[in-house]
Amino acid sequence: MTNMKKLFTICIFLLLVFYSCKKDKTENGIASEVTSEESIDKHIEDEEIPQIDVSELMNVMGGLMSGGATKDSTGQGMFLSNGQLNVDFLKSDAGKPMRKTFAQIAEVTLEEVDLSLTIMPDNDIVSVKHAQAIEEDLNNPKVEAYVKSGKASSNFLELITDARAEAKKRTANFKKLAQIEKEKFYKENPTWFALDESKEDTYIDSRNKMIYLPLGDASFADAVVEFIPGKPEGKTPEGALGPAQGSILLIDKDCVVMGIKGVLTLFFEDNVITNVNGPDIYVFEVGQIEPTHIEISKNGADWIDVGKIEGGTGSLDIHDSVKAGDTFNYIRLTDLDTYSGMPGADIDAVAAIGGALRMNLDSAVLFETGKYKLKDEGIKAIQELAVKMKDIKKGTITVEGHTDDVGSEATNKSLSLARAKSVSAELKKSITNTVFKWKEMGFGESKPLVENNSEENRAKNRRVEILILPN
Ligand SMILES: [Ca+2]
Ligand SMILES: [Ca+2]
Repeated sequence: MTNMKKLFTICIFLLLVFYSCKKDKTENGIASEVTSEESIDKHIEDEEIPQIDVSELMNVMGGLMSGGATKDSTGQGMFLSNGQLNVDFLKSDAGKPMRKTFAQIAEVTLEEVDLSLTIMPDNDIVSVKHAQAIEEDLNNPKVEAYVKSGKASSNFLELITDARAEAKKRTANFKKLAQIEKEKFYKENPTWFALDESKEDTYIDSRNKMIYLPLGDASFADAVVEFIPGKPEGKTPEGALGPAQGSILLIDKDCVVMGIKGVLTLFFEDNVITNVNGPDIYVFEVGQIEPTHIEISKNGADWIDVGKIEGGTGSLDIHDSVKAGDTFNYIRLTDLDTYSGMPGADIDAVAAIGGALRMNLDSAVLFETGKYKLKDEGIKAIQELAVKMKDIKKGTITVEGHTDDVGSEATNKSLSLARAKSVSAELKKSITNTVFKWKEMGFGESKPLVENNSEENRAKNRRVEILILPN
């Protein structure tokens, strides 16, 4: 907790005491002193300590007393559910009365409080990228300009010096622990590497366990395929998508509430699950780990049981259940019926730890039906894709052709290989880097992405996938 946070917290306690004193007075039959803002201001001028603007505060205090009716834009109150002061609340419109009071107590102007909040880190640090952003904020040009203007009070200068020192200590500590996690991963996987080093990141879960993900934000699950809510109130499956948010979240829509025996199927769009040394999947559960059964699949129809998450860790190794080099697009999580204080697992995010990057091209964009010569539109799509790959320095690029189930298996297989080769040849023209290893494969109809049971699904299966793996 930063010194500023401490000060704010002290402020709140003072106010609570102050508020209850006022209430007592009123209840004891003394005429209410709260009539209008003007008269309060006048009244306060006459009073000694504390010099507090009561009227606006009443709203905030009222909110606090009634269980947090006063909320910021994300629906959270003054305190987070982990008991910490909610910095986002302080920064929001709803937090303005609080900031005014703080200005009075810390003997700085409201403008100075607002400025100092721009360099006060948000709630908890959730990733190395987040820590870096906080460090950048510390050099906020507005604060610098204000300091240089000579208008800054000595209290303000002291305040921001403390806030900066506290923030730097926190970010440095986070980055140090993150570095240890990263080194642990590469010790287990010495030949692995981050395809694009600007994207790699280390995240923290709600139990302060850190996890290094070479693909960074792309590592997380991207879409909800199906959700069967468990009892008593499984909800908000989309809360499991995208990057982990650490302990900041904890408002409903930020995590999926599985419910007892809830089943959630997720799809990885821009990455896939694959086996690396050590854990391959990390489930960011909120609070206590609830035993969760995990299955993975290539096509969303045939599932491989890879075990369960339990015993206080969110990680899972798929090594014993899959073949080397296999990749998977789907994951299915089933809450196990083990009631332990919370009804079912709450999941913030699901990550493939060492997975490959995946890019998908629609065959309709690339080719005429039954042909493998690229259309102009297809050449353009491949060139655009090459631009997306420009920051990747090395790795193995596998170009996979896939068809639907119409036509003979043999024809589909040869057509899909010819198509993969066409795409690969075109892609090589745009990628001058010669360090990449290339592979072309034709799977025909053998690896559908979805079941071939509708025209829409068949179109999804007619595709060329490009997988980039660091090896
Ligand atoms: Ca992803
Ligand atoms: Ca593994």
